[in-house]
Amino acid sequence: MDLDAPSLDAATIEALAERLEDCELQARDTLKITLDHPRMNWADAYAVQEAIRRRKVGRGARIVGLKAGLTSFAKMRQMGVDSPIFGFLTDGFVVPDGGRCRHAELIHPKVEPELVFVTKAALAGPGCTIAEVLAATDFVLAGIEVIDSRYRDFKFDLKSVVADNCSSSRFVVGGIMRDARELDLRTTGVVLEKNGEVVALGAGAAVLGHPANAVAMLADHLGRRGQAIPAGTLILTGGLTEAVAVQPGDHVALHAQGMGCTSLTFV
Ligand code: OOG
Ligand code: MG
Repeated sequence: MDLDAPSLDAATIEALAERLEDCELQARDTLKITLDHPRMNWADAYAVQEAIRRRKVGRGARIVGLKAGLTSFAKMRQMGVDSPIFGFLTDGFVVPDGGRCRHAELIHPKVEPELVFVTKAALAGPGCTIAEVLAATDFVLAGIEVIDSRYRDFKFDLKSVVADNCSSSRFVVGGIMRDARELDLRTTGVVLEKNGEVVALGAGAAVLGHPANAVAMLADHLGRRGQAIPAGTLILTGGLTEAVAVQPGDHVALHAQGMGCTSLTFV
């Protein structure tokens, strides 16, 4: 389904990338791009994302990881969509563990608890399995993703959100690096706190039955394009719960079972 050729011309794809990235850099929202391009296809959506990536790399950004999104029923329900999507992470998105995130640089940020994989061997699809993912995993750790859709009120469809690099904005990882083989990641519990109050909780199985499935689906997605997940890639596997809105002054901490804690403060 996502292997069609792009239907939009190159200039339109560049213009959409510029529109979405300008919104990101200027903390402004916009309407979903499918309103202007109702017949755009999956290849168009990923081509716009790819153009945003080229713009950032051209300005000196480094790609530091990949992400899967909408991998849990909680997220699919919250956003009204029904299949996972994939995006990229740059060094500009990184918040140090325990660090500060400037709220004014963002539009309407939300936080979500995630389990994070770091690979030690390349993974290629199609047909990538959980076992292959676990064998290729160096370690897992806890992460909080800050998502910030460039679309007004987070109202989008799947193609619009793919083009918008899956709402990627900031992320923090930390706590204790663990060997994935020593954990049952399905029953690994996570507790997300905002200002000391529990605001979301869940377990690893919320993501596709096992969060390694999100990595396998990413490998399949790339494999269909003749690409692979390289060794040493950090991967956010997707929010385990609904995302939670944050305001300046909010302190957000994620406790993941056996993986310690990671946190950030919005200033
Ligand atoms: C799309 C981003 C989804 C996740 O973990 O599910 C995502 C959105 O909800 O705006 O990052
Ligand atoms: Mg996410």
